[in-house]
Amino acid sequence: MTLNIERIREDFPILKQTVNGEPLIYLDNAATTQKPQAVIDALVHYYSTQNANVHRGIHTLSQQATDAFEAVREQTARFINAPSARSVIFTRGTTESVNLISYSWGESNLQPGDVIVTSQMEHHSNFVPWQRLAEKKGAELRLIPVTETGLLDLEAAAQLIDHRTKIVAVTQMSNVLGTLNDVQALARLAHAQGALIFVDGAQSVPHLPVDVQALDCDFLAFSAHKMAGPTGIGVLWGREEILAQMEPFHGGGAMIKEVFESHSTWGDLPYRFEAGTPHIEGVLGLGATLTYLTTLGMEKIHAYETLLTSYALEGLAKIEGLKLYGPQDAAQRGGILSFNLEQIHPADVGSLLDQQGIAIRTGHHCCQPLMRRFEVNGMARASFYFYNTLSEIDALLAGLQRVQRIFAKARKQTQTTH
Ligand code: 7TS
Repeated sequence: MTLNIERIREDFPILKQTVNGEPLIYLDNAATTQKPQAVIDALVHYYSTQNANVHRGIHTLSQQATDAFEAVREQTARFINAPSARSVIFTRGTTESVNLISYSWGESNLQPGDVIVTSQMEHHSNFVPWQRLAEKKGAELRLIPVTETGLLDLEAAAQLIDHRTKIVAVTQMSNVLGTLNDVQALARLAHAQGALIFVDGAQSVPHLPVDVQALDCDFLAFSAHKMAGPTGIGVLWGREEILAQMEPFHGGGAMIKEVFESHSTWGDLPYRFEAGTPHIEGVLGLGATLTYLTTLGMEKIHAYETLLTSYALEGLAKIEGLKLYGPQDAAQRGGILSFNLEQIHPADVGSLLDQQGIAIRTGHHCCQPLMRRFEVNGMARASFYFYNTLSEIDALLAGLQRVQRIFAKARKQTQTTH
């Protein structure tokens, strides 16, 4: 059974909108995804029937809210095949998850002269925190280079990851090139040197089955808003024995065991890393999205998006003057396609497509080192989710050709007037 996309689209109220008089074609899913009614309803349901603080109250509502909240932790653990829900920590998103590890783990595990290995294709979220940590600790930050075709250079990685390396932090899927990285191979390289591996799953967890035990990673981070869930909520999973040794990130309520005038002791996992009132409705919304995605099936989502990607790759390759970045083979990548049109600024591509109701992103995509690698200031990027269709890709291809025609005409006019 394949996915029934027309039926699925009915679940997403926003997709019925028009933008600039045209039906919305939403191709900015790497930035954030749209939400199905089931997720929107979960938020409303919480506030209309369940609202109470969690982990505190003896009263019925608080207990119900706590049960619902903790059930999502269990559900999240199952979704990524984590051995235990205790090592699932709710954060504000991928960015906060990276900061938590770089701060709490980095603070007590990194010495001057140690090495942190990351890559040239990281989102600033999985780059700047490590760079700050390296500077603070006198550690060295090394970058795995990206090849011309947009792959991580694994031979170089094998050299860069050495006995001084303490952690390797890489993305499983590039938010610019769409490249799917061989995280298992990198985990083997890291573990062979006694180092840990942190996987940025912001772009992979929403789109394909991710199993932390099969990947053999030590940490995994992702954001609900990129997987049809609410903003402001994300996940950090870590190996329990490592998390249990780490110092807290934020101090405050809920994360302590006992507080004395002179000192405090820390609570057990996962609460030690969840100071303060959590984003309760966000967690419940995450639960609703996990149920939604699981019902569709992550394998099917991935297979359908690979089909969309091959179709788009074929179409883009036929457009003259279009340079596509990243692997040309849909098997090596996810549905994120970044490109430039010759002699046309990506921002112009984006705003002319917007006139036709087509939403894409343009700019540096929070990956300035990668832009420098490809010697550009920015790129235009179309990114898909399971509710996108082949006809929307046709509209994108036609839209890009229209942009080229508009610019060709303008150039001709300038030539004739000079
Ligand atoms: N890592 C990757 C690979 C990402 O793509 C993003 C967000 C993040 C981390 C940060 O996630 P956050 O939820 O904490 O913000 N990427 C994008 C993007 O490509 N366009 O807008 C946001």
